[in-house]
Amino acid sequence: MLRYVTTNAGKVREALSYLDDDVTQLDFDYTEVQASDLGPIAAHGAREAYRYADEPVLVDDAGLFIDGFEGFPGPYSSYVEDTLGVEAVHRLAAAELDEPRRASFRCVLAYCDGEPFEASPNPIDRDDRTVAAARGAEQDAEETEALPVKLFTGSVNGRIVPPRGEGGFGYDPIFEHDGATFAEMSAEEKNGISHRGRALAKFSTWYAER
Ligand code: ITT
Repeated sequence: MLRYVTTNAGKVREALSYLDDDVTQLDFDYTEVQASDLGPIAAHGAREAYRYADEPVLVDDAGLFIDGFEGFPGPYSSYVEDTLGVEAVHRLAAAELDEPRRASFRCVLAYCDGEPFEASPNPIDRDDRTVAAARGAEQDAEETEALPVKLFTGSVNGRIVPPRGEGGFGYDPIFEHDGATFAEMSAEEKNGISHRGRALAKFSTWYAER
């Protein structure tokens, strides 16, 4: 049984509508290590969740990257949503940036089942091992080396707009793609083009063969 690791009900709705019935949510709040990139955060989370659950896990780390703010809030999107709020992020962008206020959503899925990935060309997330080694955390480095993680990424471009729409979750009301905000789309429409949908498509093709 594959466990989809997230505390976010919105992500669960989208992922479960994409993956088949053999997937259930694991409501586990893994440690989000500080990094400028989503990959090492998701990989670290997948190792932690796998050790906790002792079952195959898929961690979903996502964020909103605003071009004119050099990617802010990016890996800090969750913290910024909880503190400033989504509408304040739009106000900030409107005050500071010229149209079209380009941005992207990015998603990294990290899969871990305790086994190596012999058939895949780049099976192990080496960043995480490098970070652990640089910290001098020898035990950590050994542990991370023993637990291969496979990453699947997806992104979608759009722009920051005044909030519109009732659907979705998080930053969806202020993210417009092709004339509609993600909050104006159905879950199926959003999955068809979104960062998460794209990462899930790559994952499910690979997972079906595994
Ligand atoms: P988990 O870590 O437990 O999965 P989370 O909501 O903290 O839950 P993230 O750190 O990946 O998950 O999310 C970063 C932020 O980006 C958070 O505020 C989400 O609401 C938001 N977010 C993620 N995916 C999104 C999407 O598809 N549409 C809108 N906002 C999204």
